[in-house]
Amino acid sequence: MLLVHPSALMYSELYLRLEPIGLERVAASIRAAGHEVRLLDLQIFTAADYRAELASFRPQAVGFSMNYLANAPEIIDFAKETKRLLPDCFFMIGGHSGSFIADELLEHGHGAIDCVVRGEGEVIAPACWRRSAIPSSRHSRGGDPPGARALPDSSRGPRHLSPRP
Ligand code: B12
Repeated sequence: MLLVHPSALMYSELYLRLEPIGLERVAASIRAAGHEVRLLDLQIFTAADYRAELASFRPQAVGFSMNYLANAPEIIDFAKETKRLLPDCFFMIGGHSGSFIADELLEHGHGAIDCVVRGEGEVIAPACWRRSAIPSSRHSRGGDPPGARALPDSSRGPRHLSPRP
């Protein structure tokens, strides 16, 4: 799984780069569940680096952190581009602001965003990863995989999850 912190808010790159603490905690929980995780911080790296990572790592799932509303347009654009480049890649968003505008994100994603995680991500993110490892035919028609009961019936379309399974 590739976890990504979006770019710095307008002009703040001049004086501020935040450690992506929430994303690091989510990464640790997925790693503890035995999966390979990479972290990319777009406060430092660029959109070209993101594309290069998609091409070389070819993640089964991508998770963006959205603590700040101002990052919404950028993340929606990345979701669409990711689905174009890797159609089977499971794309999810977490963080404060993502939690507040889950419905709007799914709507503006036009199908490119598979899931918005509301609230804390340490418990639910590994379940999402397991869900993303199921072949895409089961994404659209099958039931939820064993061990991922937190995930609602995927046949009901885009999903957003409660904080706790
Ligand atoms: C500490 C903090 C800061 C620190 C930054 C620390 C850091 N390293 O990020 C400082 C003081 C620098 C800061 C600055 C600002 N902040 Co601030 N900050 C916070 C605060 C209090 C805590 C954030 C935090 O570290 N939480 C702890 C970590 C562990 O949790 P987390 O990041 O939320 O991650 C968890 C979940 O969100 C989720 N999750 C997160 N990402 C992902 C990704 C995936 C894939 C998944 C599944 C889950 C997931 O799982 C994580 C683990 O449980 C929050 C409010 C709050 N109570 O949380 C405001 C908050 C995020 N800040 C806010 C604001 C407005 C700002 C400023 C714009 C203020 C200003 N006017 O300058 C600046 C902008 C900074 C910037 N980006 O350029 C707002 C954002 C509002 C919005 N809608 O956009 C918040 C929500 C406060 C508020 N209620 O107004 N901030």
